[in-house]
Amino acid sequence: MGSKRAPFIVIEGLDRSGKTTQTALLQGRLEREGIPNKLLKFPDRTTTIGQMIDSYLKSASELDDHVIHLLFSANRWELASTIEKLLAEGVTVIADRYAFSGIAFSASKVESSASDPGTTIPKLPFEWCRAPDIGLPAPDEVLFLDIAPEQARLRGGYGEERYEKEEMQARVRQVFQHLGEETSSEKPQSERLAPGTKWTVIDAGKERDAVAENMWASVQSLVRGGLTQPVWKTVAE
Ligand code: NYM
Ligand code: MG
Repeated sequence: MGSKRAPFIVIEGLDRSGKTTQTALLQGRLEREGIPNKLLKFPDRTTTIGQMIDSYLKSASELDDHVIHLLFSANRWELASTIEKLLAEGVTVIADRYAFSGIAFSASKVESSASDPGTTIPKLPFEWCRAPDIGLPAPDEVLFLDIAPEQARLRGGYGEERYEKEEMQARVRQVFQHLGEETSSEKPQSERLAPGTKWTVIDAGKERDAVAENMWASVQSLVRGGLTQPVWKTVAE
């Protein structure tokens, strides 16, 4: 392996996109290929901060929108050094959600405008939502499991947690698409949100095994080859 490190791969998507199933399938594939790996899930509901997040998501507690946003980010910072350490040791890290969810969900919260009550405005500015995650280890690749909210709903309905409403999910999908554009290699590297991150859109409306195959096809050379450059960091602008 020499000075190589392992890749950091993030799986993102709306609720009901099949993300958790697909993350498990990807991990199974890595196991069968004999590639050392660690699966992380954000929010990590097991830590003290994670328990506060869990209680908020289940509507067992109320928190200011700024506070819950910062807790989600802090919950990633709690694991930042662990991620770096695993990658350096040659362990491929797969994360079920990461900072992109943090931005997409918080930036999708809206309230009705005071001056024009018929329209809605964001509760938290996009740039404010990005700020707390600046400097986190950035993934080498994001697999965005894309599905229309209407199709996601047909998969047995949304759950009981906060944010699991079709209008909210539709806004979240738009912010994810914007994040994909900001991350995409069509932009000069210096202007990208995460300069080393490859953003891959996976059609999550396909059947389960086809989605798994597409995901594997996208990451296999990365996970087999490893990387020589240091872990990327998310950047300020
Ligand atoms: N979520 C997740 C956020 O609002 N911000 C974040 O930073 C993260 C990581 O939590 N609806 C939201 C997205 C989901 C919810 O995630 C719980 P999951 O993957 O459904 O358990
Ligand atoms: Mg969910």
